[in-house]
Amino acid sequence: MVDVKIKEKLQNFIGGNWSDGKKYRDVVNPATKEVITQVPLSTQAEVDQAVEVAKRAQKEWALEPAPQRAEILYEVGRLMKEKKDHLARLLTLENGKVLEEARGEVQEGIDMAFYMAGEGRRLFGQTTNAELKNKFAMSVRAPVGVVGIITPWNFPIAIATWKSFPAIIAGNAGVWKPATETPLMAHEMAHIFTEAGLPDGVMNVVFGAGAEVGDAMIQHPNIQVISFTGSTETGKHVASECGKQLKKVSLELGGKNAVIVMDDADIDLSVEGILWSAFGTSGQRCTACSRVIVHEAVKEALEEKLVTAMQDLTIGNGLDDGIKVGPIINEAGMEKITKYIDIGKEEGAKLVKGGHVLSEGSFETGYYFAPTLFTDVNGDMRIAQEEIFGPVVSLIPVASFEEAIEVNNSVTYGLSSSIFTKDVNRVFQAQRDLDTGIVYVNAGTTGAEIHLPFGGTKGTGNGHRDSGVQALDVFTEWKAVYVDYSGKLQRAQIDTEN
Ligand code: UN1
Repeated sequence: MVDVKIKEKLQNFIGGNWSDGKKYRDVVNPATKEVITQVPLSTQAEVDQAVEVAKRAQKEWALEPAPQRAEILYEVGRLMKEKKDHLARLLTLENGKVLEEARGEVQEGIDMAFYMAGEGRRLFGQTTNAELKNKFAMSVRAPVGVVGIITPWNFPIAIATWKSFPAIIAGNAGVWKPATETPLMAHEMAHIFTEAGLPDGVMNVVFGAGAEVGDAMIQHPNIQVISFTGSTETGKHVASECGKQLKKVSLELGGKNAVIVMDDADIDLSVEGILWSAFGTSGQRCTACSRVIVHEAVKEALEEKLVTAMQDLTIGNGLDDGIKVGPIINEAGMEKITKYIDIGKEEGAKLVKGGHVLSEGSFETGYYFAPTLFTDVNGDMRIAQEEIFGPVVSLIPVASFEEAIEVNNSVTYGLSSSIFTKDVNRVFQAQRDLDTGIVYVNAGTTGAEIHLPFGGTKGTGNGHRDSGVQALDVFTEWKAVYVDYSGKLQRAQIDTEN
């Protein structure tokens, strides 16, 4: 049972005020299909309003010294820590992920708050030499202005903090559109922002559909940057619309991540890594392991141990004790996964475990899908190329290390990869040759830490990174400053010979 009180209808948070929506949509707990609250479906009007207040608030906020801005972020972090349990329970309720993982995700947000608050006393630029006498040169970070933040349902709090905290510390104001499936985290964060003393209007939450609110943000002339995490399809739309306006855009899209298991790998450890990264959050992570590229010498041993270990994956409501795999987000998610099971079978892959919806008994009331394993998969098959976003893993046998790297890199995505091996030479060759933004050695494909850049190559994004100090590049402009203290006109590149 859930012991948290949730408002029947959520409200937008604009300029520090809470306002009702005109239309609403149900928010459903995927573990039970119960309606837990209703989320406003806002329109262009609310976006305009939010941008207007953000624009005004940003001017003041940018003038506040960064260490003072940081004090507020420290307080945000402290409050999140204080409310960690409460936030985690709400997160499980709206997203379905098991409570332990929800706690981990909230912790990721707390870490980000303290890390970015620390940036308040850094935000380093460079000082360098000028080419002329009595001249000073430096680069500084300047806020971009009003930022648009669009976040997905699979990590409704962590990803939001990767984007909003660097934006805030750098002196921007923002409009945040969370996924309509998971609005509770944004609602809670808005309360935390107020409680921490963030000035009204610095961060605004406008709930609603991507096609309405998201598009209004993308098109708004007073939003200077869009930071988006979501599907590749939507990401392309966001990028092309921003491109038409020369608007800066940071994208974090899909993944088709692989664990490579070499012939010298610790098989038990590999199985643990695969299980955690393939079935955690029910495989609904951008970083989820959906391919296992296994050396043929250990294929049988790995498969056997993997199948056995999968028997112990207890599936159910993430709020219950002992549950390892929670539900799928909604009906559409279930349909997509089911479609890929059919595709895999048609392509000739061997379905050795799962592959079906769970609907009997206690599963009847939620969206549950059996953890699935395909073997005899060829790297070119659609199930080995396309993102499924569910608890489905494909075993792809290879004959060598070189082939493993080639198969890993054969997809259009490049987010995360992993290799299990004891050979130090292979470790370093792999970290050089794996074409992904994140590489793990002797661990699964998930578990990114917030002080490192998060993002990927190829179709995973457009070269920007979330989290890490690199996130500041999305939310700042570099300004080069030259101070000539010679008292005379000195022409660059020309008067250098004097
Ligand atoms: C995502 O899947 O979109 O490394 C984010 C991880 C988490 C974040 C995942 N820390 O899997």
